[in-house]
Amino acid sequence: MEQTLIVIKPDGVQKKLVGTILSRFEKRGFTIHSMKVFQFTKEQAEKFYLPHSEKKFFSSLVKFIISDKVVAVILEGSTAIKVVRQMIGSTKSDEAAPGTIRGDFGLNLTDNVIHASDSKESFERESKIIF
Ligand code: FUP
Repeated sequence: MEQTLIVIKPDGVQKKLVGTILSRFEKRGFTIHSMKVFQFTKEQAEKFYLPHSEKKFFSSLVKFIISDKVVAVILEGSTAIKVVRQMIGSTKSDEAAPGTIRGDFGLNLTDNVIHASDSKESFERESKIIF
């Protein structure tokens, strides 16, 4: 069994997609291990997005993720990190394949509905910031 972290971003929560998104993961076979509804502080968000701190979109990324409540969930299941990344789709929602979460529910780059850890190291680092 493997764990991964997803964060349903402010746009996903505002569009009332929490139930729909969690349902997709449950139907695929993942178990909800932990779940938290909260609003990132600026300090927490800057830590969370630290790997992007040198990128020119960093400040807009932080501004967006702290703008409203998010839902963070630790999912558990076989090869969770890889499969959950497949299910969320490409970073750019306008290029994400239909059938993926971003491909079905997103159209923008910064507000792309959901985050998911891309490796075991990212999962461990990111989940410690939230849980
Ligand atoms: P992902 O892991 O798919 O969320 O994508 P990245 O880690 O590459 O990017 C993290 C977040 O930065 C994305 F969710 C969207 C945002 N981003 C921008 O706002 N502008 C860019 O040019 C690239 C990414």
